[in-house]
Amino acid sequence: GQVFRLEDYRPNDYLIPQTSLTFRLSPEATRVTAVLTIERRDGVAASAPLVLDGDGLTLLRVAIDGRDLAPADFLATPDLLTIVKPLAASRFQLVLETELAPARNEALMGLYRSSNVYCTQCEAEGFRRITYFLDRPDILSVYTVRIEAPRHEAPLLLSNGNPAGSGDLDEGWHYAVWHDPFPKPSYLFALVAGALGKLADSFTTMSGREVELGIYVEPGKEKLAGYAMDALKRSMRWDEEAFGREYDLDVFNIVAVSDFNMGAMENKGLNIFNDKYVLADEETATDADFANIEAIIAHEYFHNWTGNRITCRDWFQLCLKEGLTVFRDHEFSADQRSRAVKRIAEVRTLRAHQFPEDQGPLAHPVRPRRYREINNFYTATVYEKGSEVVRMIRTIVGAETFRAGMDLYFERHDGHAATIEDFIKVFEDVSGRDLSQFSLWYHQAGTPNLTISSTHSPASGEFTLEIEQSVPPTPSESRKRLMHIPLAFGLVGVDGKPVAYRGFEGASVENGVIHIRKRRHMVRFSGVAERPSLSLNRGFSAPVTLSVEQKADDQFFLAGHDSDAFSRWQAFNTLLTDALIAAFRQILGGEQPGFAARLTGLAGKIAGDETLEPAYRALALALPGEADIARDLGKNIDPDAIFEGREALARAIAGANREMFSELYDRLVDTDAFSPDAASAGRRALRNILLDYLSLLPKGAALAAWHFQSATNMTDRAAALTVLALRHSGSPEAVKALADFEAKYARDALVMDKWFQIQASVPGPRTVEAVRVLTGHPAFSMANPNRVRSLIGTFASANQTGFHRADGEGYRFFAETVLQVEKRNPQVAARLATALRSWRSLEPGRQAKAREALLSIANAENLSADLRDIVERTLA
Ligand code: B3K
Ligand code: ZN
Repeated sequence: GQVFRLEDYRPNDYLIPQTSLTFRLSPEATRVTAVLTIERRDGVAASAPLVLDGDGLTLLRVAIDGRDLAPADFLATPDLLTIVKPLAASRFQLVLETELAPARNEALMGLYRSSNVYCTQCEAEGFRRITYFLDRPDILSVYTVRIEAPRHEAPLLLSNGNPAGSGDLDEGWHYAVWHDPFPKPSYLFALVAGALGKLADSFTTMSGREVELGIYVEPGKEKLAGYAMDALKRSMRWDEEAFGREYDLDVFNIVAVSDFNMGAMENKGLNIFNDKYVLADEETATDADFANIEAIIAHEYFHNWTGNRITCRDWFQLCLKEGLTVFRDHEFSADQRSRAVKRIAEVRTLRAHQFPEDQGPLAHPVRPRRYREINNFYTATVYEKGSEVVRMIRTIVGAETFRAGMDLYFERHDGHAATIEDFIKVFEDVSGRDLSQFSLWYHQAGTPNLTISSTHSPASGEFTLEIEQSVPPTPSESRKRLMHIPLAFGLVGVDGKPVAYRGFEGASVENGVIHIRKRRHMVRFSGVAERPSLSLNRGFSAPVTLSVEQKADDQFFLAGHDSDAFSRWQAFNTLLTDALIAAFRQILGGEQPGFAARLTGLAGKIAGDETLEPAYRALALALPGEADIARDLGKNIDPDAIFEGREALARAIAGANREMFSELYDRLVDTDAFSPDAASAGRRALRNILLDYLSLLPKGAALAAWHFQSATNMTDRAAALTVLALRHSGSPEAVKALADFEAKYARDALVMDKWFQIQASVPGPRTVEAVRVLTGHPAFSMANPNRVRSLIGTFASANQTGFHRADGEGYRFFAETVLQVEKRNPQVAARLATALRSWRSLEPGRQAKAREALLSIANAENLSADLRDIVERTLA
């Protein structure tokens, strides 16, 4: 396939200031008439051909300024339209008529049907599946859209912007016109038509304008959109308060559809959502679902300014909108919930998804320099690491200057397509700092490592840190440059209070942050009488790994006393990780793993510490995942030994704290009416993780079965079912609970996704067969992305022992299934295929089998560009 390179960017010769579209909707033959006002840019020769992008299009008519073009005047293929006729006028009107079959569009890009609803997905390059266009984000156009459809089939007709007319047509048809006054790139175009229920509300903006809000869902499910609506109004208020950003249209609509390639899409004034991130009540959604809905509603809404009003010049700049908008939604959730808990959850996600990406064959800079398929770059690196980079900018310039920089960004670039350089420049301008070394975070892939050691001299009162940075090589970047790493730290005294120091030398230290810029720094603090405990990377100020020689005593001390909540969690998590790695080695050496009583005892202390929030305690008690341990080990992974060690630690913690856990579990029973708020969710999380431990003790299955039966909400019910299925697989209790759940929710697809997901997570060699059988279940469908992700995605990405079965059967099933999905939906298949990205860190036997599976995909016939790109980079 073709490789696109950042350095090849140049503006197009033509612009499209206005776009007018008419859709005559029909499942098999939708007619699209596009009337494009085309303008040649100043200084471009009249002989420059106009070349428009298409993708699988059928062209019916092409005309310029009212005259049909002769066959010799243009060249049309399904994927390209070139107007060869010399164009004397520098501004003219191009009319294009195309015909589409939305009902047969299973790739879910462009215009398609989902449960009889017409909807669109255009980012990144789906608009070219609707009409020929300059389908690139730097072409900003003002859209007017007319939709025509039979009224009984599609009473609701929506597009971007504000409503601008509607009425009846012949033979039971009707139409609606929408006008969006804000120039936008084609990827933000959207259309929805069908029979949907509406939840209506309104919002008064900070300047007193009234905005009509609508959330459209499958008829009868309007009540399930209540939480999403609440989250939307809170997001709108928050963006005014935190960033001074006001909404700009008269209406804001959200539509939930059940077939969607990702989470949601920020189309101007008409967000389209995967229904999983809209529909919720206590009976069907877990606390995690509620939190995701809140975050994604906010994320898409925040794109209105970071993405839509200021968009990207080209797709290499994707992180300009995504990293920044993730940062904004993280801050929103932190303000709505608990900042410390939110930060820990973010870091866990970053480490689980972005670190392995950055440390494997698919590593790429936050701003990539080349791509073959842009859809494969909607990655944890662009999103999550992109957000961390914005966070570091705020750490470096300070919160107030950061806000001033954002204000300048909006002022300078509103209405334009911008670059990462533009973004960095505003912060240089408001702060007077040079961010050129810092900008490497955008340009250089790989997770930097800091090796740190410390010495203290009681005689001189000097405390010295030796810090060394390194960035490991990544594909096509073998030599790395030195980065600017803002490392927040604290010197913690024996009383838990910060240790005062008189001065420092060897690096710039500002507000508790060491600015690491060179390969090596010796930072010497003077006036430090007693040896402090060293708290590093507080708040996770930089997305790096640390190699620190630290005494276990210090870690234990910090786990109990660090005033920075994140670092306190980190200290305990590091102790757990170290114990799990030691256990892994013991198991491989044929020994029984053993665990220190002070470690299992500390788990009990944290669980019972009433000064800590329950949600925080729940997070602390969640052992590092099998994949986390694998990542920290780095090579020669045997997932079975990791699993065994982790089980042993869980049992040791449960055994050492049985009475305390059991009492606390009883005390946490919630008798109040359900509320999805963070504090209530935190109590449920703590109680449910205690159940997980208690289920490992005698009568554990009976306890979990009781928890399942007596649950009054989905959070508790799903938690109990997970414990039964994973810890007591095959027990009568597990079998019964799975059957009860299935019978109760058979008709609720989103709840059945949890049922698929739980069964796909069952550890051990038999799950691959179970998953294969479940692909034949009536509620399963290879055509629906949510179903595929729940069953196949969970199995491949979240079931270490099942997927990595030693005989390779998990990989074979996976390769087969990826190819099956690919026939319909290349994008979902490509995403699924990334599950094998860390194959080189497996032990040699599994490595060979994983490679065979990857090769069997690579050698398949007619491979899509999406899947080929992932598989070839993974094997390279
Ligand atoms: N911008 C969309 C993602 C589009 C993915 C295209 N393959 C959702 C989001 O990040 O808000
Ligand atoms: Zn986004």
